[in-house]
Amino acid sequence: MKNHSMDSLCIDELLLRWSEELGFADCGVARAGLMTEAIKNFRESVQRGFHADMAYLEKNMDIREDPSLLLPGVKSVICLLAPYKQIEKQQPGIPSIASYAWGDDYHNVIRKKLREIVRRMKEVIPGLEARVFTDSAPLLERMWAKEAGLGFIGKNGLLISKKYGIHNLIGVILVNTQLKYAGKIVSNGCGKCRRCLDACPAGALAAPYIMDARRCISYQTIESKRVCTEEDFKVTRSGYIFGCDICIEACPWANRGGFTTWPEFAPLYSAILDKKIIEFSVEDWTGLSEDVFREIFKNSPLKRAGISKIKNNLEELTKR
Ligand code: B12
Ligand code: SF4
Ligand code: SF4
Repeated sequence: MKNHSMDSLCIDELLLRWSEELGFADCGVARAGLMTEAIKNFRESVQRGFHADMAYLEKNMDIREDPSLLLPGVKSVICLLAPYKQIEKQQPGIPSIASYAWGDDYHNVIRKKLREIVRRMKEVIPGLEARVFTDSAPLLERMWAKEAGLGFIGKNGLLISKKYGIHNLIGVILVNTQLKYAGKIVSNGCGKCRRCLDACPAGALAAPYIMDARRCISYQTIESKRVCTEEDFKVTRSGYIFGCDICIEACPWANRGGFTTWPEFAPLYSAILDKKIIEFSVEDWTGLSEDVFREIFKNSPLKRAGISKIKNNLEELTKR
């Protein structure tokens, strides 16, 4: 059902308006097609073992290359940037948590907003087929966001918007309708800079644009199911017990973009400890029981790691 204000705007304008209304920093559309070039590099990364134990990255190469296997008849890949730059800082001596994980789990937060956009689109385009994703599917999200004109891929591997900075998560909507595609791709903004490579304390950025997840603190503190025993991949955790923001904070583009206004991304507060999770000390963390952890972090990305993994990460911190 159309309403009056919609009549005067085309779907492309409506999309931008809805993206803004829902708080996204930016929105762009790429023409759906094959990701042939990117998938070659991807395969090479996997062949070299850079994906560590994330076996799911070895699978579904065909889908990763061809999004029509996720949505038959897909014509457009809508990409949105969810801003998460935090105004607060963690105090020295407090175990660090990557800032994307301070609030509610972004998967749920972003997916909900993407579904709302699809709901609105369906009111205007009857018969629209759509699927929403954030992190959840074999989809090269950063590459699609680049194709959608939202930014460039930095030497740290992340999508960087020249206007809205680097603290943005990516949400994707596949639709079977043609939309207005990005006019041009944003040119690379790294130049001679290599601050991220120099700043990475783990040597995980093997070369510009190439990351060896086996060494990455983010991988080791979140994804890795086992305690790292191989000497080669033992890295200093640099204070992090969940994720790592070092190659983000080192980037000059991190100054671009405003602080997030999304209430869902505000640091979680624990009534039990009467403080925010970004204020938890080593003692607070070690004193957490499984039940209390589950209660405090029920909507948090930290739930994924679980308390035993976090406690193990704490032990790793004090080892060096
Ligand atoms: C797996 C994964 C991880 C893994 C592996 C990281 C990685 N770089 O792939 C780990 C757990 C380490 C991780 C960490 C982080 N992640 Co992550 N992650 C993903 C996920 C689910 C898949 C990415 C993927 O396919 N990796 C597979 C490997 C093989 O890809 P790759 O290293 O990028 O390979 C490319 C390069 O090697 C490159 N390449 C270019 N030239 C050449 C040349 C040669 C010779 C070779 C070999 C390769 C190569 O081409 C390859 C293909 O793209 C995406 C979501 C998604 N579905 O896209 C989020 C995603 C990339 N992550 C995200 C974030 C925020 C992070 C962290 C910042 C979180 C944190 N604070 O701890 C860190 C950043 C670390 C970093 N510098 O990349 C965001 C990035 C947003 C943005 N603005 O770019 C994403 C897009 C999630 C989202 N929906 O917002 N992540
Ligand atoms: S997230 Fe940390 S460990 Fe991983 S590449 Fe960036 S700086 Fe290095
Ligand atoms: S720190 Fe420098 S080299 Fe690294 S992504 Fe940012 S601009 Fe590019």
